[in-house]
Amino acid sequence: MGVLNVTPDSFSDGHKYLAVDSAVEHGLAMSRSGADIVDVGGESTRPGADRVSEREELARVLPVVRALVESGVRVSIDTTRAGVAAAAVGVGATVINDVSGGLADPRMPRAAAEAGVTYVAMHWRAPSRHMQDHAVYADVVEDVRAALSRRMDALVDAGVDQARIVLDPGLGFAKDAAHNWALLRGLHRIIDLGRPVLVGASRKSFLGRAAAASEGVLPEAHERDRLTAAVTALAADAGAACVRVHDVRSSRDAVTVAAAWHGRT
Ligand code: PMM
Repeated sequence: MGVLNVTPDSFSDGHKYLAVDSAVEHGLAMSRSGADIVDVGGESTRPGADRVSEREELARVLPVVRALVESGVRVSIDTTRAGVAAAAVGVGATVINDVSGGLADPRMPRAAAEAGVTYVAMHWRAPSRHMQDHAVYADVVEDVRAALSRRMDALVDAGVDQARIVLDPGLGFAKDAAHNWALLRGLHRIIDLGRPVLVGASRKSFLGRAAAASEGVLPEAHERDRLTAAVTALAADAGAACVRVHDVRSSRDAVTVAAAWHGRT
């Protein structure tokens, strides 16, 4: 899954792809580089980020979703808003990627059920503005696993087809670096829930901090793609179904290597 943030404030590529044409071009380039899905988002979820209005979010994402779908790209809409999800599905998005797992907007579970598309439920505790105040766990892997299991039950109760749910441990969302590494180590416990699992580690600061601890220099966000590709190889080996990444080519190669390692060329 290639990341297409159509926001002016996303920490990794927001400034570069604000205009519709360049956003679409970047989406097409990711598709050519081997992305099976392009994930279009119009609201930054970086720690401390403020919310944008629904109107602004729609204005950012809809033209981009529409153009990519018309070009034959499989599009996912990265939103916590039911209205944005429904509008994006209306113009052809076939995946709803909700970082709140249906918690931020009470209308989302029903909207996901009605849309009848794949729904990514990520582990989430609070809006980005103050999510890091909630990074406290007894056992992060078991706590996240239990929360995702409860979310899945609530989504199914609202009418979402369980076979369309994808789970995501939500790296960096109300988690510190140690929590993120523990979740990657314990990924099999999330996979055990019986649904495909998506991992979103791309360019996140915990990767930068690992590099800094080993080499003494903190890489900038755009310098973390090799670190990301290493996570992709390990996540694929551990059984993840999908990785959400900014640099598609390096992660595609990592997936190819992991598959060949397991005799699936
Ligand atoms: N991370 C971000 C945004 N959307 N969606 C899912 N499913 N999982 C994630 O880990 C995730 C996400 C934040 O990263 P960005 O600002 O680089 O897009």
